[in-house]
Amino acid sequence: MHLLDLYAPSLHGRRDHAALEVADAHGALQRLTFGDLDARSDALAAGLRHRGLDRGDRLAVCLPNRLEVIDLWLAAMKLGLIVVPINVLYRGHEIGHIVGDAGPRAVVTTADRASDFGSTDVWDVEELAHAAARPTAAGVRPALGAESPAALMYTSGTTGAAKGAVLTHGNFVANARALLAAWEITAADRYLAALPLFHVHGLGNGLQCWLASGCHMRLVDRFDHTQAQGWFTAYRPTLFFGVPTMYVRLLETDAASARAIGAAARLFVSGSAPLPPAVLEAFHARFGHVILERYGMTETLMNVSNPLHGERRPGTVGLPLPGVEVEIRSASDGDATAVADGVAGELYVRGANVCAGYWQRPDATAAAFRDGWFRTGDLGVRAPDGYITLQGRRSDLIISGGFNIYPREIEELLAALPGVREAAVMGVPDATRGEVPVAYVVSDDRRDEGTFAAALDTALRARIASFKVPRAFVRVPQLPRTALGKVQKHLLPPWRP
Ligand code: MLC
Ligand code: AMP
Repeated sequence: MHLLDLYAPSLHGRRDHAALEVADAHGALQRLTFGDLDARSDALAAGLRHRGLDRGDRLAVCLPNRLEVIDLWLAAMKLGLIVVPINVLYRGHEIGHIVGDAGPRAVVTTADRASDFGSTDVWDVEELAHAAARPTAAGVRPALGAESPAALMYTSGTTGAAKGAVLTHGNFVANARALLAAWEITAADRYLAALPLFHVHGLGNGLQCWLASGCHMRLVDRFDHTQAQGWFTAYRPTLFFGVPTMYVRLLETDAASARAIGAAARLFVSGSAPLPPAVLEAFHARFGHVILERYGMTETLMNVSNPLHGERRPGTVGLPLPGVEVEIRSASDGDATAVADGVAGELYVRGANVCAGYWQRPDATAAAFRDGWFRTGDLGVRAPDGYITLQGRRSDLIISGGFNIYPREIEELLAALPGVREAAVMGVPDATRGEVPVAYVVSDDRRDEGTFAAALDTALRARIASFKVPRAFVRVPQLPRTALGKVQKHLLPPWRP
């Protein structure tokens, strides 16, 4: 089965039903039916084919949430293209790596971003929007199967350089079906989509569950906590997916509005980073809902979820989703074997949700799989009744506001800057974002600490996404190391804001 089969009951079966509400460039709400979306993507597919795109070609998309991201996704699926979503916060360093690796035929973005893409063909989203609005008959569709790649999603896995996880039609189909079943998502739902569509939480869960269920969606360009209460109150969603930072922000909602929002809602889901039990409890007290926490990753889409009915146990991610097998194995690099309940280990995952591997990286792919199981790099423990608790990761990945940060990427950029001899980057706890990065720098620069830090900050902001830029740059005489030369980050002096 491929994605167009999954969407058919909505795109064809619910042609005349309201599907989507999204603001246009002037802020006016546009309302579209599933039939409108089907027709727009037929037209856009014809336009893309006219520009020479064919099955298997990669098409990069670097856009904030807007109608054209949906048009592009549907058109790409109709043509058998492989979408390469790029985080809009990424700058030259990150973008150069992704387009160099994925080799897209073109990137669709806004005119102001055109210069960020080097020699790659840049297509202005406004031009494509015109193509989508011009009615065109549906063209010939390539024969697709579950194994056909649908997207390359860049993620660093357990190492520093981002790799493209090859997510197939079958992966997205399996994930959407598992979530529809587990969370009982139906055409009667109203989904408020505030997650970015360039990562799997928004794209693999949000967009696919909407299209598969035929429910209604209100899409906003990005989660803005100053506007969130207004969206909830006006739209009255039954369903919301968010990262923990969004739930922390929602706690600012006044008590009466929170009760009204809670009364209209059916389900709040959190994932992408650990949800602190205190946030779950505060949200429950204010909105009257126990947030359902689940666990996934770019390479595997969703793996484990607390139940819709039954106990949503704070601090745990629940039980394997339908069709997903989870094994906890001893976290050694040698022959990892399954451990008993109650014993900590590394999570391995198997199922139709797991990606086909990494784009053009046979070695990285081989290293990520063990006898058909995907090695997640996440550490955890299973209780005798099956509930899984995550306990950190094998790598020193930092998750800030649900966005991933690999210390090594920043350490290497810092070490290349004038005045820096070496650097270590570490995550420190943050009440809103979960974690934020802080850099420890060994330097021979003579400037005062403030001036030097400002120079490093400016240099990094020009190269990488703002959420990766360290909150502070602490000068240290040297980095603590083991006898073998490995930096011992836990021995660095604690940083306090
Ligand atoms: C954040 N910013 C954005 C943005 N999100 N800019 C453009 N588009 C977006 N979507 C920028 C802001 O401009 C600002 O930049 C900084 O980030 C913080 O913004 P804020 O308004 O203070 O945001 P805050 O209330 O802290 O909330 C941030 C957030 C964001 C929660 C909205 O972190 C977010 O969208 N997170 C979702 C990430 C996500 O989808 N992760 C899923 C990965 S998949 P500046 O320059 O001022 O710093 C995965 C697998 C799984 O992990 O299991 O799901
Ligand atoms: P990404 O590479 O962006 O897909 O991030 C995936 C990682 O996010 C996983 O490997 C986990 O470490 C983390 N993650 C996702 N969901 C949760 C959760 N509910 N609790 C803790 N960590 C999570």
